[in-house]
Amino acid sequence: MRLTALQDTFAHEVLDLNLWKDLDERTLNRLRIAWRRHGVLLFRRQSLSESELVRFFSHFGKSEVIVRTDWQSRNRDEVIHISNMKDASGRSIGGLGSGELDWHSDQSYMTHPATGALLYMVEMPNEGGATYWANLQQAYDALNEETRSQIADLEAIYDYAKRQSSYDDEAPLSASLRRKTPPVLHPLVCVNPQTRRQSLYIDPSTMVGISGVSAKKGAALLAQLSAHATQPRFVYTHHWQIGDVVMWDNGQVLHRRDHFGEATPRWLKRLTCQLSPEHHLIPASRLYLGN
Ligand SMILES: O=C(O)CCC(=O)C(=O)O
Repeated sequence: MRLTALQDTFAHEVLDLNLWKDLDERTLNRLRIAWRRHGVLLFRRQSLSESELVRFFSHFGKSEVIVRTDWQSRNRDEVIHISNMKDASGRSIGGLGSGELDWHSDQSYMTHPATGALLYMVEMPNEGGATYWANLQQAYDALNEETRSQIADLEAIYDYAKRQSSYDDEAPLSASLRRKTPPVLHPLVCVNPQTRRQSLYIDPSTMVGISGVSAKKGAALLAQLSAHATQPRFVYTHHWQIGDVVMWDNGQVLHRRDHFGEATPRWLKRLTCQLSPEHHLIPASRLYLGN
C-alpha cells in the first residue's frame, strides 16, 4: 500500500489496495493512522458488494443507521443511496437529487454525530457532480488572534430543518423526523484528541445561529467563518470515477457537491460510522433548549 497527496492538498490517495480482500491488521492500522492524519482518503478502481463495503468500514468504527430510512438500501440498513435515479415504479432509489449541495458536515444535526463517512461511486454523469472537501484544522490555524478569542467559548445552534430545506427534492420536515432531530449545540472550536490542537467545527448548511448571541450578529459571524473555512487554499476538489471510494472524517473537514444534469443518472452508496473519541475529533454536543 502506498499513499500520495492529491493536488498537493491534505487529501491522500491510497494505492495498491483491494478493499474487497481481507486486510491484515498491520495494513488496517496504517490506514487508521493515515485517515486520522489526512482526514480524506481516496481508493480508486474498487468493486464492492454492499456487504464488502460494510465489512471494510467496520474496521474503523461502529456503523450508523441514519435517520433517513427512506434512503436505505434494501439489502443493508447501514448503506444509504445518494442518487437522482428512480426505480420502475418512479420512486427515488435514494436521496439528495441532482442539485448543488452547499458545504456541510454529515450528522452535525445529531447529539452524537457519527463523524466517519464513506462514499462509493457506482454510476455517474460525464459532467458535473464534483465533490469538494475543506480542511477545518487548516482553516482554524489561519484565523487571526482576535477571531480565535471571539469564538473560543461560543456554541453554534444546528437544526436539521435548515439542512433538509436545502435539498432540491424534499418536502418539509415530517413530525417523525423532527422528533429524531431536535436542534443541538456544538462548540465552534474543538480540540483534536491526538494532536491537542484546536480546530474549527462548523456546518454552513445546518447552523442557524449562535447561542447567546443576537440573530444578526450570530448570522454575520457564521457567514464570516464559513467563507473563511471554504477558501480554495483549504479545499480538495474530487472529480469522480466509477469505482472510487472516498472516506472522510467530518470532525476534520466539510464537504459540498456541484449540481449535475437532472436526467443523467448518478448513484453513490454511503456509510457512516461512530469514530473513537480517543483518536478523532468528535464535537461535544448538547440539546439546544433556547437562549
Ligand atoms: O453526492 C455527493 O457527491 C456528496 C453527497 C453528500 O454530500 C453527502 O452524502 O453528504
